[in-house]
Amino acid sequence: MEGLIAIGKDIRLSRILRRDGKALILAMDHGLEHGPRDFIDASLDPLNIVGKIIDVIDAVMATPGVIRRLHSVLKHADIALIVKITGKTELRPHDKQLLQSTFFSVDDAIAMGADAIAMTVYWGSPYEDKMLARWREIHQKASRLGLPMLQLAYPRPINKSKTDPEVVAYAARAAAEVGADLIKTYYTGSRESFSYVVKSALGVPVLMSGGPKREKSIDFLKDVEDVIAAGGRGAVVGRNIFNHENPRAMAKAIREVIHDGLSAEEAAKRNGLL
Ligand code: FBP
Repeated sequence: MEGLIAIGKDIRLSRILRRDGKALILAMDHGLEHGPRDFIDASLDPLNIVGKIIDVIDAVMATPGVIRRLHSVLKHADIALIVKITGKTELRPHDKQLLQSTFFSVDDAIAMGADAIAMTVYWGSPYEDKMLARWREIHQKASRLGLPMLQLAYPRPINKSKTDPEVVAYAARAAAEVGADLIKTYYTGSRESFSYVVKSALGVPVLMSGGPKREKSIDFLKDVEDVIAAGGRGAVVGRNIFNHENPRAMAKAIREVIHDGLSAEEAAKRNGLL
């Protein structure tokens, strides 16, 4: 039975990480995490965006309600579905924002057609222990069913920046040590430092978390280029795609950097972004 479970996990993972072992994943959990302020008019309804880029991305990582909104588009697409089952709102008291609540079960995610489950762990938060207890419960069940676990390994150190290479590498390492199959974490600002993050993760694929929308597309594409050169396996991107004036061109350019080995400049030029 164990062998069969391993095959299931491998098949599901290969829907996300394509033949080259890399992926471009669209993130759409911002309405819960940050509120509608994270969207522009055109992206407030995810249906307006996803139809435009569905053939460009490899997977969508979203909350159940966003997936429900998108399902008519997703059901005919060659795309993996990563159901995010944790979240918090900014409406909470500030200190409680360091806790991600788990609001969905493994069964619920499978019922929605999940290829993987995503959970955030805020490493260094006073609630780390609580989030790890939930992680263990979900991970155990998902692993028995051959369902991969993506961890948003987000450091929340007390007196350092959350993108400090040392703490990001620590979070990635911790995610790998507690059994994550895919790790999404912050970009550390340089190829060298991100390579340290990748090396710390015990061979578990590390993907860059997009971050706030950059003013110039080329700057974001350069970060993606550095992530790939550092051994990263792609990017999980939200605002830099769905709040872009031309989401399709931006998604295509990111895809070409990740999958086709284009430089940021080549990809930007090819897609009319430079
Ligand atoms: P973006 O590319 O828009 O940053 O999306 C990635 C993401 O991790 C989302 O999945 C999540 O909602 C948000 O960023 C979390 O950002 P932060 O850690 O700043 O709260």
